[in-house]
Amino acid sequence: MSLLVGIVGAGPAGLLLGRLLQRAGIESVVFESRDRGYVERRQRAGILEQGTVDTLRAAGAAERLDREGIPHDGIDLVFDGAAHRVDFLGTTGARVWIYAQTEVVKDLVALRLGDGLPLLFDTEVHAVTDLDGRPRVHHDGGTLVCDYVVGCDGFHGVTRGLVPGPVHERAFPYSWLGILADAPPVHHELVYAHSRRGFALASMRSPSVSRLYLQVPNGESPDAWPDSRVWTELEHRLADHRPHRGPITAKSVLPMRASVAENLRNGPLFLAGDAAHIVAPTGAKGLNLAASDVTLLAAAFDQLNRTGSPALLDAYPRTALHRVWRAQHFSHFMTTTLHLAPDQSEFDTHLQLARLRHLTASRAATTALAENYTGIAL
Ligand code: RFL
Ligand code: PHB
Repeated sequence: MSLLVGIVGAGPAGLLLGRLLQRAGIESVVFESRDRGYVERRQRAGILEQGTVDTLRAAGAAERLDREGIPHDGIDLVFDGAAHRVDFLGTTGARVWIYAQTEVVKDLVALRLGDGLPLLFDTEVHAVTDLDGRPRVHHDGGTLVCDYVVGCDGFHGVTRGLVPGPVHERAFPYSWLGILADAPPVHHELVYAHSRRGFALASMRSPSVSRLYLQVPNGESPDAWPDSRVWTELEHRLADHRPHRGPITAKSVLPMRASVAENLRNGPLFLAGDAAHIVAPTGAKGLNLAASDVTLLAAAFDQLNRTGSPALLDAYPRTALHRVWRAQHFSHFMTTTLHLAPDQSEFDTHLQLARLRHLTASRAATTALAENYTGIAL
């Protein structure tokens, strides 16, 4: 038995799935509506969990990650005007890596093209039909008949709408202003700050590039944030962690929302990654969930291909969704603990502060945070 899997979307989910299927001897074709440069430059996630790194290593896609990725053994939580460290390695033995999504994508694209496997840029998929038999992928260049199709086409893709069933959603009453700056990171680890002026996050892309976020009201325009205002506000919110100022090279506003499709399958069509669910970025989970979804799917296709058993494939929606809801809960916890809601009372703020003090004072609470942040094993 030899399978052909159509993969819609060349983000981290689609590219990693293609790589894992290749390692299992299963053919796939990846369709991507955008061009290569766009996909490789899209600024997004920065944190890889231990399990994501393990998967990339096992897939032979971690050579540069192992050289350039920056391991982090904890984070700083700023509240009450001071920084408090949360130790991941000491409590759980696990860590995370700073290695940007752009770099993961570049590595996987280079491997796939280097191996001469089909990765069709500038090729939009318009529909997937025949979901009661052999599915047909209708794309800019024609039609491909496959055995299975995996929708890895993100939150704005076409496949989400082809899987009927409820979608559970939450919109948060604030957004993030994200900037990229040619400036050394604020601190050697990430800093998540709760303040009376709102949330701030100091991350990084390299020893000379900072990635910084500020909570802003929904509907805010980046034009309301000239560079000097961004730096001054970061200085207020990050307390002792004074940012190094440098040229700001990108600035955008991102809505904060969460969504989970209750159903991840329609016959031979499966959903994975942001096509299936999105999480608020405060927990750094989106890219890691995309990786764990496709790790499960690749193992399921491998089982089917080798033994003819669809057991893992049939189990995929349930197995994946348990992990998704764990991450969803953690992201919600981080988000609501650290942001100030527009209608928040003084009572609410004191509850947040009590939660933050407990998170850093109790080893049990620190361990729970560390377990969730570094990722619960598949
Ligand atoms: P993607 O990356 O959106 O890729 C989907 C791809 O599908 C293409 N596409 C189509 N192709 C063909 N035909 C069609 N009809 C198509 N429609 C769409 C798109 O062009 C695109 O290339 O989804 P994927 O692969 O599921 O990956 C998900 C991640 O990108 C996402 O979850 C993370 O970026 C979320 N996220 C973070 N995740 C983390 O794990 N750690 C983090 O630190 C983190 N930080 C973040 C984030 C997301 C952010 N934003 C912008 C929402 C920080 C931010 C600011
Ligand atoms: C990032 O580096 O872009 C980043 C890191 C941690 C988050 C969200 C985004 O929680």
